Amino acid sequence: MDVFLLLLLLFISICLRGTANSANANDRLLISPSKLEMFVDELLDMPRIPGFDIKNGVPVSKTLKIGMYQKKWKFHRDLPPTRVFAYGTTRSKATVPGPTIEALQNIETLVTWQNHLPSKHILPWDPTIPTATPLHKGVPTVVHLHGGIDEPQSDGNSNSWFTSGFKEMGPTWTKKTYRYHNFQQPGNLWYHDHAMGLTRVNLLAGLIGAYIIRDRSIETPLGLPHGDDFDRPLVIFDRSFLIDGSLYMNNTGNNPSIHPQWQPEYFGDVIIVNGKAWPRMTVHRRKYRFRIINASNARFFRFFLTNGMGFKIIGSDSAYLAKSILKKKLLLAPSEIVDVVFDFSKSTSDSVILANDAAYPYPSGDPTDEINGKVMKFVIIGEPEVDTWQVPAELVKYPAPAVSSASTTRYITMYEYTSNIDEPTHLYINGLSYEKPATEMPKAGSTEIWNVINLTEDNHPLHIHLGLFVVLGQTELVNVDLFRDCMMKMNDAIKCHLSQYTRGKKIAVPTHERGWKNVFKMRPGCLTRILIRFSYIHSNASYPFDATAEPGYVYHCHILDHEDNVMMRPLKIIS
Ligand SMILES: *[C@@H]1O[C@H](CO)[C@@H](O)[C@H](O)[C@H]1NC(C)=O
Ligand SMILES: *[C@@H]1O[C@H](CO)[C@@H](O)[C@H](O)[C@H]1NC(C)=O
Ligand SMILES: *[C@@H]1O[C@H](CO)[C@@H](O)[C@H](O)[C@H]1NC(C)=O
Ligand SMILES: CC(=O)N[C@H]1CO[C@H](CO)[C@@H](O)[C@@H]1O
Ligand SMILES: [Cu+2]
Repeated sequence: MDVFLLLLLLFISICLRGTANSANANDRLLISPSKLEMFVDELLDMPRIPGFDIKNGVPVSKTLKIGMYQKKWKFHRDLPPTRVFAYGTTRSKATVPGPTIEALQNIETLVTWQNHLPSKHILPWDPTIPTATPLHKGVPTVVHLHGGIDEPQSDGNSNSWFTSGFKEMGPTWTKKTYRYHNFQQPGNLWYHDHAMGLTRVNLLAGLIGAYIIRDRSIETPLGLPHGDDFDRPLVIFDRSFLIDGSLYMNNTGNNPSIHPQWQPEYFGDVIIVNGKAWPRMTVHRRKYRFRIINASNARFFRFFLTNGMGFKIIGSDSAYLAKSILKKKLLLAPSEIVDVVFDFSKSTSDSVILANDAAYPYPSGDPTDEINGKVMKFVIIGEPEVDTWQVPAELVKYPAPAVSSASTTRYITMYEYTSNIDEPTHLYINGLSYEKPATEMPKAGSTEIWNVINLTEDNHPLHIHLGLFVVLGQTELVNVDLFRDCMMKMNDAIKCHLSQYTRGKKIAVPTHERGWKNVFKMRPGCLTRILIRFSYIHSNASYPFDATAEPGYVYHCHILDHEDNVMMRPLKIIS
């Protein structure tokens, strides 16, 4: 009887395997996020590594060695350990996200990024999109410091990848040790992988970390909350898991006959903060500063606190705002950073949930639910404390140059191409693949106006390396279909008479996004005008490095699945 049952089970399982494809087999093993109780793991503070040494009481430059390791990481109390790729000074110290590097303004940090990854990736990898392809085995990686104003050789060009032990390098690889000048304004950056065609999977696997540049002369007088307990980076991303704990990524493309694996947007159903699913943090009734980094592939977050408490925004992307802004809701795109202060002495409740109600894909997709609508919980203890910290109304002002000082006006158009089943196959900027020679060649030290036209249905967070920009305005286009038809044929905004289509509604730029940015959400069907500065914002000094050197820079959509296929273009600085 038992033997018969066993044979029957074996027979059934063979039949099932024969009919189901591997994606479906995976789907059956997906863990339901409702199985993971929320707010049971404590929020982690990732290891902090100073990016400087102290010699005779004076800070001096430092060289760090940071490796990329495959290891197991526990994302939740009830989830088996997950195989990840993690940054760390050693394998045992490696974390997801990686260590927080704390640099000082004007003191260089050098980092030798070392790849110790195995020969095979832990996630599916689609060779039909433009992808780093080593001849031998290995996982190509290269690190980009997002928000960094650094030499091209240290910018993490997608083709400057390298595999384990520098066994193999990409065509634009130049050096092992990256130099971060830290000459720029104080603020929040993050480092992450940027390898050609692999950015989305390398980040999904865990190659992400925070990087802070501090400038005591400017920041101490502000009197903001400080110290490791009260000034905390929160690196947020979404992931899906199988019941065995492994990371899940759908390995069937939306156009499998064209791209067997690539999908236009990755969404996970578990929200992870500092490496833990829906963590909790115990806080006192006083002020805390959170540097929130959205490191999701494609999920937008619109944050709010469930007890109705407001929060003060003090910085966005890599720079302080000129004035602090009190808000109750906040929309963050992938790769955007917001610097906020929560004052828990104002809370009338003993706990509060940081929640999210952004549709996904944003803005046209599904609403959030009970599960992906929650991010983390603050458990508030004790009596209100008097803290001496403050959030000044006036923060740090970096004036924007006059629009008339712009030397060049460019038109940057975002296109999406679809297959005969109307599924996206790839996305381009200005109708050009990444391999086509650079068309955007600003002069070092110059200011330019870019008119960014989004002809797709998605909101694309545009990220520009090296430059910082202010958003001048967003205008809805009228008769978009006519304009798109012309653009799809001519790919020329002037010949297609852009000005006839810009009579639509003006969309206000939210006050907290009027400062200097390195990412901005390009609304669908809109023209967004930005003023970019290819120089510092806090000083008129010229770059202390040759920005015109090879391999140059890039600009791209920061939805990683778009960037990989291939919503990215070279940005070549000239003298
Ligand atoms: C994986 O992608 C394929 C193709 O788009 C789709 O048919 C399938 O439902 C997806 N699976 C899951 C679990 O989302
Ligand atoms: C995070 O960034 C991703 C991609 O860059 C974006 O799609 C998502 O909406 C962002 N989420 C939040 C909470 O900012
Ligand atoms: C740069 O120079 C201009 C013109 O002299 C001046 O108005 C501006 O304040 C300077 N900017 C900085 C950041 O020093
Ligand atoms: C959601 C949305 O407004 N999408 C628009 C994006 O832009 C294209 C072309 O401009 C429009 O057709 C879409 O409606
Ligand atoms: Cu995009």
